[in-house]
Amino acid sequence: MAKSPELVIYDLDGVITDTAEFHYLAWKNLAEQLGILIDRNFNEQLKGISRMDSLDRILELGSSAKPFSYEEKVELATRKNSYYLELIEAITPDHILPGIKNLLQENREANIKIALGSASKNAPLILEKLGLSHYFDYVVDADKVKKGKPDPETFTAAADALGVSYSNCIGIEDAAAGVEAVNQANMFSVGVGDRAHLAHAHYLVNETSELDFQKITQQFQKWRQTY
Ligand code: B16
Ligand code: MG
Repeated sequence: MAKSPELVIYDLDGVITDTAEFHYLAWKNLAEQLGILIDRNFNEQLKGISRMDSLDRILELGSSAKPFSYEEKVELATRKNSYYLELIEAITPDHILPGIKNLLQENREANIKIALGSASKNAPLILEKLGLSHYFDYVVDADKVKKGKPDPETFTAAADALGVSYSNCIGIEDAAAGVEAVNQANMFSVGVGDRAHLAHAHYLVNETSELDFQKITQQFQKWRQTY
């Protein structure tokens, strides 16, 4: 008999909701104060990357600037987060990406566990604002892991907490670093987005509205047979 998945781990930003624009505006505000200009194209490489790694990339871009101490960097990252928190005040359930509520509902009705695997320290707050917290059996946010994506720890931590073997898990991701983390964890990876960035996903859709629970399960089963 075909093996069913036991756990689906969802990325937050870019899969459940899209706060990339808010991250962008907050970083842009901070960068301008440092005399560094960033644009939306540059922002692409910050997706899925931790807060401190994002700051390092921005400071590298303005490499003529003076080097910053660790304490100064913490202050800068905290300042960016305060801008971000102001912006996400506006988040409501209307900001759930198309098809996601339905997907979570079908996932739950199939009696398959649900976890969040996010690099964001604000993940629990955002789930709350979206009104989705009750769907999740476990939430992995940046405070629960030592190594961020593309390291597999974000995904293995969820499976370990819920006592599920990695090969019985599915990870859904919109970032290249995230898909790599799922693959490194020996889980079935579902990519949402452009083939140019996500070619290494086991199964790929263009956008969240194309995420169909039955199809994902069937694709998982095919992959699991060859495992
Ligand atoms: P915070 P995800 C990631 O969320 C974002 O994609 C990334 O742009 C952000 O820098 C990171 O969270 C950290 O966020 O500053 O809120 O802790 O895609 O892993 O859900
Ligand atoms: Mg993401």
